[in-house]
Amino acid sequence: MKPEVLVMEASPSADVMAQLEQHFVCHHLWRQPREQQAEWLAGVAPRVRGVLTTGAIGIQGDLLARLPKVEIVAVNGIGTDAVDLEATRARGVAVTNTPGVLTDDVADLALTLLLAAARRLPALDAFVRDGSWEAGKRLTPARGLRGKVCGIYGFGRIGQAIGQRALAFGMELRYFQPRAIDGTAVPRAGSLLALAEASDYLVVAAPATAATRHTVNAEVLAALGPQGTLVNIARGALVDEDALIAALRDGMLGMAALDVFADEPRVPAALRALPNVVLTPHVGSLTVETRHAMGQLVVDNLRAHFAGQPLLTPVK
Ligand code: 8YV
Repeated sequence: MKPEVLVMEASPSADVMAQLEQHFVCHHLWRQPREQQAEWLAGVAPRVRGVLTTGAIGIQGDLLARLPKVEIVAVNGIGTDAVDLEATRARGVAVTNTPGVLTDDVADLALTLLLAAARRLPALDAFVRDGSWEAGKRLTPARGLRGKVCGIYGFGRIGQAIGQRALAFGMELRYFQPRAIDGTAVPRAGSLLALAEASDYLVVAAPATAATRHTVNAEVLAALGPQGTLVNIARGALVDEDALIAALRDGMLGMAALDVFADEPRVPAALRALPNVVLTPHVGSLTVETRHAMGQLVVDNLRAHFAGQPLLTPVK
C-alpha cells in the first residue's frame, strides 16, 4: 500500500508531480475550491501519513491536530517559520526542507531587485510605455553601484551568495547576524542598526524567528536613510511594514525592493501606491530549474522516510 500524502500546493515540475503520483496516494488540497476544502479535508485527514507543503503555507497546529497518522511534513522551501515546529516536535513528526538547491536563484532575485531599485527600472519602463520618452520629457540620472556599501542581514548560504554577486558589481560588503562567520573577509557590523548606518543597500536574508521579528524597525530604516534602499527576499515578518510605509512616504528611506510581505498575498494599498518601491510576488525560487530541484528533494525525503531510511535534509 502506497503511503497517503496531503499535497498543499502543486509543483510546476511535471516530473515531480508524476513521481509523487507514482510513489504515493496523493490528496491534492490545491485542486479543491477554497469553500470546499474543509469538508474535503475531513474526509482524507484520518489516512494522511505525509504532508507536502510550501515555505509560505507551512502547517499550523490546528491542521496537524486533525491528522492523527501524520509522520512527516516535507516543506518545498527553506523557511520553516510557517510550520508549527513545537507541535511537530511534541508529536515526533519529522520535518524536512530544501536548503542548498535554491540559493543561487534567490540570490539572483535579490540582485535583480537591488539593480531594479538602483536604476529605477519600473519608472523607466513606464517612461517608455506611456510616451514620456517620445514626448521629450527629461529623466534624472540614477546613482551607480560601484563603491556603495551592500549590508547583508543574515550571512548564511543565501546571504553569502548575495555578497558574491554584489562584489561583482563593485560594491563593498558588510554583514550582521548574531553569530560571527568564521573565515570570511567581510566585516561584521556590531548590530543591525550599525549595519544600516554603514549601508547604502540593506539586504534582508535572515530567517524569520521570534528573535528576528520586526527587527528592521523605524530606527533601522532611519539609519539606512533618505538615500538608502531596503531589499527583502527573506520574510515579511522581519520588517515592521507600517514603519517601512511611513519611512518611504516621509522620505526617511529612499527606496524599498520587496519580494516578501507581512501578510501574503495581501500587500497594503499604501505600499502598492508608493512610487519608490519595486514589488514582486514572492518568487525568489520560482525558476524551472530550482523548482524542479526543490520538488525532487521533497520527493526524495518523503521516499526515504517511508522506506525507513535517513532523511536527506531534516529540520532539527
Ligand atoms: C517559496 C520560500 O515560498 O524557500 C522558501 O522558504 O519562501 C520559497 O522558496 C516556497 O516555499 C515555494 O514552494
